[in-house]
Amino acid sequence: METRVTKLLQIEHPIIQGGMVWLSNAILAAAVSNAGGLGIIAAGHAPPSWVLEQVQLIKKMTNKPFGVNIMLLSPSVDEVIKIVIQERVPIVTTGAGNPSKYIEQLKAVGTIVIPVIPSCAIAKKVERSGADAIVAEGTESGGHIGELTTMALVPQVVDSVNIPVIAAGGIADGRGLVAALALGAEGVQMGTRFICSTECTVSDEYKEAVLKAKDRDTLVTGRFTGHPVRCIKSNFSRNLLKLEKDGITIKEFEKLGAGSLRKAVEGNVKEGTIMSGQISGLVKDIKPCQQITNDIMNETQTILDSLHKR
Ligand code: TUI
Repeated sequence: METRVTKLLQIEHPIIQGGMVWLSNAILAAAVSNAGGLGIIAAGHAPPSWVLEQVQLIKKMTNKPFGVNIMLLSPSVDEVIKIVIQERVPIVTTGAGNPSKYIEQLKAVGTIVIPVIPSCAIAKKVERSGADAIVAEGTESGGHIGELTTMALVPQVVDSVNIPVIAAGGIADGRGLVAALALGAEGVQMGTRFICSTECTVSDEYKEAVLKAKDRDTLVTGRFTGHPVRCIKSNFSRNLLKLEKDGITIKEFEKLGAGSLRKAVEGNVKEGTIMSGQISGLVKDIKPCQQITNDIMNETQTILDSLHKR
């Protein structure tokens, strides 16, 4: 399938792996890129030295394009930007903020810049600042989220900008990809589906929690902080939500949340935050990234054929 996104990124399938903090390393990203999608290393809150190591590693694992996601709430953003420029990382996505002030320096070395955005206003801002494409991410996503659903957000963003739009949030199979294309998107970004891949190095306990989750098994904590996060319901996340309702301060909340994603990633799901999207309930198996992308492209073809026949 060819779209402006596959042409821009020089990839075979219009499937991008979301940059998931502490989950998306060179091993996962290389597997997705080698499967014909776009693999992304998440810089997250990691030290810049880790980012450099992962970028050097992925260059040994694939000849295909790959990306680095820069989480703009991290205190190391400036150092990470220096590393991606120095290493000539082909594609950068950003999350949790407006990356406008970094776009010019990234584009000056030929890096393709794709901000992840939750609204039309920010989409227009980053287009004006020179973004090459955008990921419009709905509130169905795991992790840090915006307010609008993918269904409402994507067509409005498509009508607000001229650059290609990639849909994210609530997509894990061929039906989701076809729906995204129908809304005017030219690719999809998926996080949750790739958590349950053979190559994702997250703990088995984390993968198990995603596999076990049903449709209503996520909740959103931290709305009152301005940085809402979707994760799987657990005693830990329910307790956080209760403390919020009881009037905990932002400082106290952030202290409890700090490091909790990493705990879950390392296997302590009881005391950790298991970030995952609403589509967790659709993910029922762990399979190699190559199979994930092949299955999605086959499902997509079957659906498109059946729609043509109607
Ligand atoms: O960034 C994400 N997902 C994430 S980041 C993350 S790490 C984290 N941990 C604790 C608290 C907060 C973050 C886990 N998951 N997705 C992309 C995304 N970007 N979602 C929402 C946004 C966003 C929000 C506001 C993008 C731009 C924006 O702009 C505000 C402005 O005008 O500056």
